[in-house]
Amino acid sequence: MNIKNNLILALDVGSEYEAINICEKISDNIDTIKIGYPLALAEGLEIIKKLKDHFGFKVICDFKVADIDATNEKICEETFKAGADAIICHGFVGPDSVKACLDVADKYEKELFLLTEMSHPGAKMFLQSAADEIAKMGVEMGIKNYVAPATRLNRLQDIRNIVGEDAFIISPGVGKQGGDAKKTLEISDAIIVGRSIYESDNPKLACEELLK
Ligand code: O7M
Repeated sequence: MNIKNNLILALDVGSEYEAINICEKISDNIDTIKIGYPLALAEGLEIIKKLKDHFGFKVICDFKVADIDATNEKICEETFKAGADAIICHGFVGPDSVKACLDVADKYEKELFLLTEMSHPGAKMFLQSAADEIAKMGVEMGIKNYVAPATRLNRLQDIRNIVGEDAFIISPGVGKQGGDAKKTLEISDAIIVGRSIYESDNPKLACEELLK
């Protein structure tokens, strides 16, 4: 995926009004946004097409899909039918569940991102010990896009080593969670940033600060 400035906005706001307001301010700096449950539950999946039509954005749907294969297939169908360019699924559910997502993404000629290790402190308790295996599973399945944490650069590097230089990694955790944009981008292909941009008094300036 080609991402302007290697910067993805995590648009975790609670209304279309707020979403449009933020996007108007940052649309010169950003062409790819990630929407998740906060905005999709508040406004419905129609928000995907609205943002795409209004701003020409690429939209990654962060639904952290993590169910049995049959249910994952239905979740991905609805998401791509609504116009998403990519969807994010969890890897801990195993290859059958992930394959269901991959098959639907392939059918729509869209992208799947596999979430390996998460960025928050709690991820150390269960997910971290499985993350290398999750990444290896992704490689065996031919997955080319991954999510890995900006908050633990050693782990980001471990995951990069597993998935290889040709894989595409996007990383959340820069800003409010303590990750550093520049250091993350030495390993990762793009950063995902939410609150540091959308809670800022000047979202455009916040983007420019990050891009420095
Ligand atoms: O910059 P923030 O902390 O306000 O937002 C980070 C975004 O990335 C927010 O949308 C989180 O849900 C998401 N995220 C993480 O913070 N950590 C993860 O490990 C994974 C994600 C994510 O995007 O999952 C795909």
